[in-house]
Amino acid sequence: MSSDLRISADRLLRRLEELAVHGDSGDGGVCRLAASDEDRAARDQFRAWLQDLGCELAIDPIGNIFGRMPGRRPGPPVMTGSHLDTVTTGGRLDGAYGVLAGLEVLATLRDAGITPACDLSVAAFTNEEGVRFTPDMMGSLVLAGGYPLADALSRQDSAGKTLGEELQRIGYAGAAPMESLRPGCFVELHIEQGPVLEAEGLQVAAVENLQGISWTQVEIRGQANHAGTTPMSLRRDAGYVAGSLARFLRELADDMGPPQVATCGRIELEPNVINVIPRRALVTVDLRNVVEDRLQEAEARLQSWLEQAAVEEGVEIESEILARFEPVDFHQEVVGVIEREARSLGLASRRMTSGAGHDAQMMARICPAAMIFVPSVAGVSHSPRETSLEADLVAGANLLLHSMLSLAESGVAGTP
Ligand code: HGY
Ligand code: MN
Ligand code: MN
Repeated sequence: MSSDLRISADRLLRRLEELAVHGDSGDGGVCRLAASDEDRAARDQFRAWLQDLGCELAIDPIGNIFGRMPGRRPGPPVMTGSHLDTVTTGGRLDGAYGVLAGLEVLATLRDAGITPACDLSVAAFTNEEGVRFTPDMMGSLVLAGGYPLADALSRQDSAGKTLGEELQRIGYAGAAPMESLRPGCFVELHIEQGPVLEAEGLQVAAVENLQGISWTQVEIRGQANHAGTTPMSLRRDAGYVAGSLARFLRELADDMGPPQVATCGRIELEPNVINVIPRRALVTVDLRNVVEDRLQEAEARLQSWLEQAAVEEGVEIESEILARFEPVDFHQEVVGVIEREARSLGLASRRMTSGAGHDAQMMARICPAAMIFVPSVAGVSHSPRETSLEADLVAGANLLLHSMLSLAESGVAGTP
C-alpha cells in the first residue's frame, strides 16, 4: 500500500546540488534572478527532468512551468510547486526545494507504478522573489488572475529591460492557456526561513496563515552641495532623510511590537561621493503584519513621517507602492491533511504563520491551499548560509508526497 511509500532521498539531495550550480555564487549560495541566464539554465534543467519523467509539460505566457501526471479521474490537479529564482544573495533551498520535492513526488509515483486518484502537477512559478521585477510572487499572482499579464510583462528592471523581453530572450514566453493549468488544490513545501521549528526541535509545520506585505519605494530629492562649505542650516540633505527613515522604521516596529516588522533593504544615494551632500536618495520599505488593519496603521504612520520629513528638511518626497498583499488564511482542510499525514509519518508538527511571502498565498485566491515548512538551520535564509538538515528535507518531501496523495483521494481538488 502507498502508506509505506517514501521518496528517493539520494535523488532529491543530488538534484538540489545539481540545480545549485546554476547561479552558484561561489560562497555556498546562489544568485539566480528572474529571467536571467542563470534562471534559464535552472529552468532548462527542471524541464529536462520533467521530460525524463514523461510528464505533460506546459509553459504559460508569464513563463510559469508546469509538469503534470494524469490521475485515475480527470479534473483540476492537486498541484505543488514553488520558484527557481532567488534573491541576489540567495541560498540553495529557497524555492528550489519546493520545486524539486514536487518533482520527486512525481518520480516516486512513477517508479512505484502508482496512478494517483486525480492529476498531480508541479509548478515552477516565475519571479517569486520580486528582486529584479516587482511585485514579488508575480507568476503565481498572474496565474491566479490577480495581476494583468500585460502589466506584468511590461515591468522593467533597473536596466530598463522588461520581463516580457527577458522571457522571450530566455525562451520561456509560453503559450499554454492559464485556465487549463489552474490547480484544484495547492500545497507548497518550503524551508521555514526563520528560527521557530529548530528552536522547538520539530521537523515539520503545517502553515495555516501568512502575513500581509507592503513594499514601498521612496524617492527623496534634495540639493547637492559642498560638504565643507554648506552650513548645516542651509542643507536639503536627501542622505540625511534616507538614514532617518531607516531609523524611523526600526522605531515604528518597536513601538507597534511583534509581529510588526519593518525593513529598509535598499538605500541608493546620488552622487554617492564623500564630499557632496546627496541630492537624491532611493529607499525601499518592506512592512509586514499578520493583521491587516495593523499593517494599514504602519503604512499610515510611514506616510505621515514622510510628509513631516519633507517639510523639516525642505526636500521633495515621492513614494510608489511596489507590492501590496493582504494577510492570507490557508484552507483548514488542507492544513488538517498535512497534520494527519505528519502524524502517520511519525513527524511531530505544529501550526504556524509564514513571515515570508510565497506562491501558495496566490494559489489560495483560486483554490484550497496550504504549506509545509521544514526547519532552517539557525533560522537563516536569503543568505548563502541558508541550509537545512538533510533528514528534515527528506521528511518534508515525504510529507508532501503523502499529503498530495491524500488530497487527491479526498476530492478536495474538485471535479472538472
Ligand atoms: O519577500 C518574500 O517574503 C519572498 O521571499 N518573496
Ligand atoms: Mn521562497
Ligand atoms: Mn525568498
